[in-house]
Amino acid sequence: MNTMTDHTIKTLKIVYNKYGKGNLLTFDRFLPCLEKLCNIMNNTNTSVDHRVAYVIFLLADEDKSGDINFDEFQKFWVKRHYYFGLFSKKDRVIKSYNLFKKYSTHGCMSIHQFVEMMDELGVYYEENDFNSINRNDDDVITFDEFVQWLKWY
Ligand SMILES: [Ca+2]
Ligand SMILES: [Ca+2]
Repeated sequence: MNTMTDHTIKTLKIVYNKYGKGNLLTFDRFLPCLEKLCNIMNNTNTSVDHRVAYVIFLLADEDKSGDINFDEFQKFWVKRHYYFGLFSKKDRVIKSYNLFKKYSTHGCMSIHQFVEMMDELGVYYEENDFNSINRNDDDVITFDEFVQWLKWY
């Protein structure tokens, strides 16, 4: 991260270790960390919406390991304005997550599930649409690929 100063990295490391308690940040550890950072940034003391927080967690967990490592945490911080902005787009964020959840298994949407979703939504699609959404050419659409395709936020 050449955009971050040593001081920022050091501070992030302290925050990361405080909430991770020497471990990786799983969602239950990430949530209080997110709440704290959100309150500092917005200068309020309100609790964050857990569903939106979970979506942020899913997007920040780039390698889909189920936890945030320090590298992912740094990237999360660089994109913090985007991530914290999701709280004000709550309805869309939750709607997209529910839609994805309905037509996916263990965080992956197969082509069959994609076709089922499009049919049930009554949206026109072409065979090739799945391939263009599935950016990394594996056999499934993950939540981040889904979100990039929706362009809702
Ligand atoms: Ca991860
Ligand atoms: Ca994929």
